[in-house]
Amino acid sequence: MKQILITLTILSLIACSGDTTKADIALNTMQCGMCENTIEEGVKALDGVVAFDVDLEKKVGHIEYKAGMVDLSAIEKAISALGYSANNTQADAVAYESLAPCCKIGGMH
Ligand SMILES: [Cu+2]
Repeated sequence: MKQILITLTILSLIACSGDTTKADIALNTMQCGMCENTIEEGVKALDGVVAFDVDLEKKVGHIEYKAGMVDLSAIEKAISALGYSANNTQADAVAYESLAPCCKIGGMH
């Protein structure tokens, strides 16, 4: 009985691990390294996100996620809630207002 359970567990792990989707997310309002960290930490904390890399210079995030657990619009909403725009989703106004001055648009010169 125990062996069957272990086998089933291994099989389900294999089934899940192969099923990921990759996408790029435009992060046009990101200003500095602090923004990069905030967005990276916030997105990586979401269930279903396998990997997330932010390129500050190109203002883009490379994401790999499990489509069955989370979708792109939920990820965009999470980034918006952090105070940043994601693709065509605008930053949440209240979250944006509470960002550090250097993280607001035009904050870094
Ligand atoms: Cu910043």
